[in-house]
Amino acid sequence: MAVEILQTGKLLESCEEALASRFTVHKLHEATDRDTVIEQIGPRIRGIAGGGASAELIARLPSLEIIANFGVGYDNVDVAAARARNVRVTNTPNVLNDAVAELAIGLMIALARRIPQADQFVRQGRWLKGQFPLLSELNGKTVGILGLGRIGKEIAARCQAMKMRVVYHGRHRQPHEPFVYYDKLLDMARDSDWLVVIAPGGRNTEKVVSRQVLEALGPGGFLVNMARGTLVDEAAMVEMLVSGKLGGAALDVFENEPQVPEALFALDNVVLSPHQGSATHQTRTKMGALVVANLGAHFSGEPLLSAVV
Ligand code: 8YV
Repeated sequence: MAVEILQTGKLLESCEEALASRFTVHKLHEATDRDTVIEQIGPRIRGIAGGGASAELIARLPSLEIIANFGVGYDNVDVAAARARNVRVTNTPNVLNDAVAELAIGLMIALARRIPQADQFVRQGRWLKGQFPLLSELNGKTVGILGLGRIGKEIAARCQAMKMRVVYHGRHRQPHEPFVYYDKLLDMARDSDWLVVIAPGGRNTEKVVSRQVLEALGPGGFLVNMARGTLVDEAAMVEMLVSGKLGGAALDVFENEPQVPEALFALDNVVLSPHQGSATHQTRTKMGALVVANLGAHFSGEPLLSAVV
C-alpha cells in the first residue's frame, strides 16, 4: 500500500506528478469540506506536502511523520507542535537564493528610478507634455541588510555589484563576512539609505522593523521587504509613506497578503510586488523537487535533505 500524504496547496505539475507516482495524494486545498476530509483520511496521513500546518491540523493527523514545506520560510508550520509529536519538518533552502536576490535588486532599481511610474508616464502620453523627474541612484549608497543568511548574502553580493556599501544586522556577527556588523537594528537603520529585510518570519521577528526603526531610516530612506510582512509595523510604514516620513518602499510581501493596504495604491514612492521572490519556472521546479526528495528520503529511511526539525 502506498504511503498516504496530504497536499495542502497547489504545486507545480512536475511536482504533483512526482508525488502521485510515489504516494497516494489527498489534495486538501481542493476539498470543499476540509473538515470532513480530514476526519475521514486524517488517521492514515503520514506526510504533508506543501505547508500551512497549524497545531490544529497536526493534532488531527495522529500518524503524521513529516511535513515537507514548499518554501524556505516555514513560519506557516507550527514547529513546536511538530517537535512535540516528533514530526520532522523540511523546507526548501538554497534553490531560491538567486531568484529572490535578483528580484530584490530589481525592486530596488525600480523604486530608485520609479520604473513602473516611468512606464505609465510614457503609456499615458504624459512625456509629450513634460519631463519625468530626476531621481537617485543606488551606487554610493549604504544598504543595511536585516538577515545576512543564504539569501541575504546573495543580495549583499549583488548590492556590491551596484557599488553600494553593505552593512548588516542579525542575531550574530559573522566574522568571516567582509561587511560591517551592527548589533542594533536601530543604529543600522540610522546609518543606512536602504534597509533590506530578508530575515525569517514568525513570532521572534514580529514587527522588528518598528516605527522607531522606520523613523531612523527617515524621509530619505528606502525600505525593501523580501521576507514576510509580519517583520514590519505595516500600519506605521503606510502612515509614514503617506506623510513622507519614510522615503519609499519596495514590497514583495505584506502582513495580510494578498490583502494590501489600499493607501499604498495611490503612492508614487512605492513599488508593489505580489510575493514573487521565488516565482520562476526554474526555481519553483527545484523547490518542488526538494519537497518530493525530502518525502522520498524519509519514507525510504534515508537522511533528509533539508531538515529544520
Ligand atoms: C513561498 C517563500 O514559499 O520560500 C519562501 O519562504 O516565501 C516563497 O518561496 C512560495 O511563494 C510558496 O508559496
